[in-house]
Amino acid sequence: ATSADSALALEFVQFAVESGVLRFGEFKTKAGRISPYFFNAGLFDDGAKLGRLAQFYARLLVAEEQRSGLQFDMIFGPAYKGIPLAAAVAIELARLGRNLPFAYNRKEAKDHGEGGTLVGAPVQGRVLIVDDVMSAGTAARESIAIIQAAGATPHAVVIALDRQEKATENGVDVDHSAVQYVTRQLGLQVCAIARLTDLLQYLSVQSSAPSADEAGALAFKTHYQA
Ligand code: OMP
Repeated sequence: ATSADSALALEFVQFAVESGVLRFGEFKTKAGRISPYFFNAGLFDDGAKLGRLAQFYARLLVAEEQRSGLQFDMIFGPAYKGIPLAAAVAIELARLGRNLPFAYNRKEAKDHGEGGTLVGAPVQGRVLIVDDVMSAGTAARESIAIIQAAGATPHAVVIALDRQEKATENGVDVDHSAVQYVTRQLGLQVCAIARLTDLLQYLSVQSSAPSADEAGALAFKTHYQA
């Protein structure tokens, strides 16, 4: 991912730890990998936390516009977790004077009422995907396929956390990172509020991790010190 402002990243990691969203321990990821930490964005679970989360995304997007000229025509939130994230980011961008159309998908097609799997604004133009985490890049690939099927252009992905892991293709680990894969092979810009390296940086400046997580945080540092 393009390197976010590291002050913003550290502030965000602290917010995620304090909110109980970022936990240390032993977890299994969707790709079946064992991880010494997990980021559960579903635990940004009240209005204040969701609003603050959206401010981090929006600050990053505004900074990327300045830094790399990032531009997009609409916002897409992939079901399920991307839906409230994308909605909150759309509200925050509008508050900052950038009001853009917003859409999301259903996981199950609806055969009555409005029908279809897409809800919200017509999916067209350059689309920004708003999601929580990138690990192996599978979720990003799924969103890209949905946007292409609608005839629009997947243009960029913004995530809260880039886990800096290897991409998988057809369930097999390949020799480049998920972000490299999405950037180079699929041609989308990827922006992350924070990355794994920011978690390590946060823990190295932090004298004590949250006490409940102390052993897990230590195991996390040891894991990545190889
Ligand atoms: P990939 O599809 O492998 O990139 O994994 C991204 C998805 O994994 C996210 O959208 C989450 O559903 C989930 N996830 C987390 O939410 N937090 C993590 O720390 C790790 C994962 C994961 O399973 O890899």
